[in-house]
Amino acid sequence: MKQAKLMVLAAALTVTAVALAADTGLPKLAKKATYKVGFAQTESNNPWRIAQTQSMQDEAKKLGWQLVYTDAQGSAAKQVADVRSMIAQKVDAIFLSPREEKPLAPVILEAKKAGIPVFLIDRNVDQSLAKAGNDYVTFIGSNFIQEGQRVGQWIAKKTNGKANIIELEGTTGSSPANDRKKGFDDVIAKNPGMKILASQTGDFSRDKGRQVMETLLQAHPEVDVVYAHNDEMAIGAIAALEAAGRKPGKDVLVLSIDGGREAVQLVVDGKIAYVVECNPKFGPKAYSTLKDYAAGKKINAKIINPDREFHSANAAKLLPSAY
Ligand code: GYE
Repeated sequence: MKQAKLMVLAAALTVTAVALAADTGLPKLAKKATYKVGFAQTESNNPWRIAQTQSMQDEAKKLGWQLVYTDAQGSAAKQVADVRSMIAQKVDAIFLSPREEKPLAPVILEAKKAGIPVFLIDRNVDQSLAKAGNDYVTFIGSNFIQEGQRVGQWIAKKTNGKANIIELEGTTGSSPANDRKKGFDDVIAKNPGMKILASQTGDFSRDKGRQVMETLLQAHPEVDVVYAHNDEMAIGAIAALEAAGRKPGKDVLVLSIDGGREAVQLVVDGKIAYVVECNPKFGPKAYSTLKDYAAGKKINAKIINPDREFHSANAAKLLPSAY
């Protein structure tokens, strides 16, 4: 009798231990021949996003996996709903490019609770709301702070630390916009001759970049450097500069991040001075990380992509390898 009671007690303890593990640890993923995975894209209004989606789709096809694809069309609220629908469809895992750092954090916790592992690709979330390695498996992407620092250091070197800068920021509240600004500000703080005349969002979009540049150019005609958080806004800024009779590459240095084919061609043409790469081809790395995770391998909470750079001395040679 006593022994039976002990066994019941032991069984109860085991159940509690399992429940606790499920509460605090990451969801497990079974090793399977094929997976049904979700990819929640943030928007599709630029070549970077299109290349990223293509890479996720191509690689899924190659592996014979089923891909549930959604496009939030620039709305964080829609992206939250998209992830919820993936949870309802019981996908094996979710790949998410969170549009903004805060609004997408809670739905990551919902997926965790539903036992679905989440992998963040290209953008990160606020670590005080959802933590890499604890609430989601990992963040795979670039070191955005370093990207901003590299642009700042290049300007410091080329201008001997004297510059009148207009900064075009990416989507407000997104991790690349926050960190590309932070990294750039680190360099500004060390170079008192480098002045940011104005810093405003162009939402990572070509057309908004052009419009914002048009307005800022009127208020700050003394500008001699434009730092755009992505290629698209740099290309928009070039259009605004040229429409105002300015000569990008000659009287204004334009710098950007991404390294798409069109921007690298503009480096070759001398209109963009310097680009730090941020490569959108995530497919192979994203899915091989999932396979490693399912195999029980230890996954780092951050997996950082190496970024190349493009300038007048190497752009022509590297152009064919730009996305
Ligand atoms: O730089 C931009 C895109 O999240 C790193 O988002 C990405 C950024 C990229 O729309 O062009």
